[in-house]
Amino acid sequence: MLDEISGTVDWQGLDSAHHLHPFTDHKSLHEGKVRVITSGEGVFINDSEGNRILDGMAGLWCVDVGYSRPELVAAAAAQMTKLPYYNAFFKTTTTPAVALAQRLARLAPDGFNHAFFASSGSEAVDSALRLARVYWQTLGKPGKKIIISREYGYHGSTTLGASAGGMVDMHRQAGDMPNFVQVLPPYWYGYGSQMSEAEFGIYAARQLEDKIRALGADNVAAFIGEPIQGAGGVIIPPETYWPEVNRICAENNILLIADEVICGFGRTGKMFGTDTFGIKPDMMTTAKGITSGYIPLSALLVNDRVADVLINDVGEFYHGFTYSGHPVACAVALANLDIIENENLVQRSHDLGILLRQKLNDAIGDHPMVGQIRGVGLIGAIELVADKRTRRFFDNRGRVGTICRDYCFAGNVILRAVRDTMVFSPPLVISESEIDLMVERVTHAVHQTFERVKHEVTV
Ligand code: PXG
Repeated sequence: MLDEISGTVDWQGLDSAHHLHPFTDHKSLHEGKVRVITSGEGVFINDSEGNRILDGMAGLWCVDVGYSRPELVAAAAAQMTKLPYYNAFFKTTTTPAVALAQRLARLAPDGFNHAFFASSGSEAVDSALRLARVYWQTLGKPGKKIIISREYGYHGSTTLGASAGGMVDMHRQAGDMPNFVQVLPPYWYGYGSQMSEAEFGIYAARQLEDKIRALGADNVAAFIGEPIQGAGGVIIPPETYWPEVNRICAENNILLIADEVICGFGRTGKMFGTDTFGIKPDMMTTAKGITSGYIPLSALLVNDRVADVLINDVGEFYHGFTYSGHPVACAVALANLDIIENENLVQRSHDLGILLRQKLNDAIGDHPMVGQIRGVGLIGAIELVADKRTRRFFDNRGRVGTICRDYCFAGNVILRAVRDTMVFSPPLVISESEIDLMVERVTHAVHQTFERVKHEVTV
């Protein structure tokens, strides 16, 4: 039946009739027209109306090697032909899962030698949080249950992930478990204008220390944080922040979990965000870039401190998923990591990130509505503000960002709006001329947005 329907309008009608979308207000979706994405190559996606759109978000921060890489297709086809599925529950394993676990141990920081697989970032986070509590129970400290995270943090949509996240709307609806607490994010542009960046980094980290003191370290299991808070608006911590968090977690005997779901595999210009910021985690959650989004896979990386307890003392950890270590997903991940390493995409992310920010600065750095352009590697943000001098945000936050995002989309470039912060994370394979095109289209969208809201902007 589906073969008979070729027109966009038909797909849109069927989508409204039957498809429930993630994070979507369905009434407003149905009032407009959903875009039907049909194909992609390199940094571009194509829709059913013939538009070719530069994907400045790499899907959802994940398509690092670009769309339609035949190497990944071949890896999936070969593994599907040979062994499409087997599990690792009952004294069995599969060769792609073993090879990937070994490869991750090589890529991860020293002391990380073990990987547990799942299918999504949320499941990796859930696994880390459950394991943190089991770790302390096993060591005779069952009171250590509380998980501390940050406002504007995003750790997925499972109940534990939503509770750990710092998105108040998610808590309000269905993700507010006991024993989860949030502290101030290291968002210098938004919260720290009276301090230097370095001072603010220490100040934000010490909020964690104060919170631990108030709760009692004997009640706290772990702190979880993204090296850069992606979905929260590409919040890049000052350099002083993570070293201070390392100290605080170590002194208080609290596990440190780096949520690398966005930052992992080169996004920040080093292999992991942990490398970029000098974080000393006990566990790292990874997903997205591990397969460039071609197939669902996540990996929880566990350091020797935690792995030793799990392996030698816990006995059976009653935890795992049907698709843990899925051989096809692991085979795709291996082929994807081959591309990342062979094409030097990590260094490329570092170098082209600098170029992208330079070009954005040249184009719109002086614009009265552009408060700040920031980034590390190929992840970054543009703050749209009502008053650049005083860093005053627009009233009714999110409105101007949405206008700009819609102009971007209409102009065939995809950026995300988080409040009025425009965020970007293009595929790591983006070329210099594609960076020029991206900057040109974003610049046009910023000017169009300004025309709509300039009466609100102090120039
Ligand atoms: N941790 C982090 C840091 C993430 O960014 C997850 C966990 C959850 O991963 P899964 O695979 O369960 O979605 C994420 C996911 C957005 C957006 O709009 C961001 C994510 C997912 C969907 C949308 O910025 N990040």
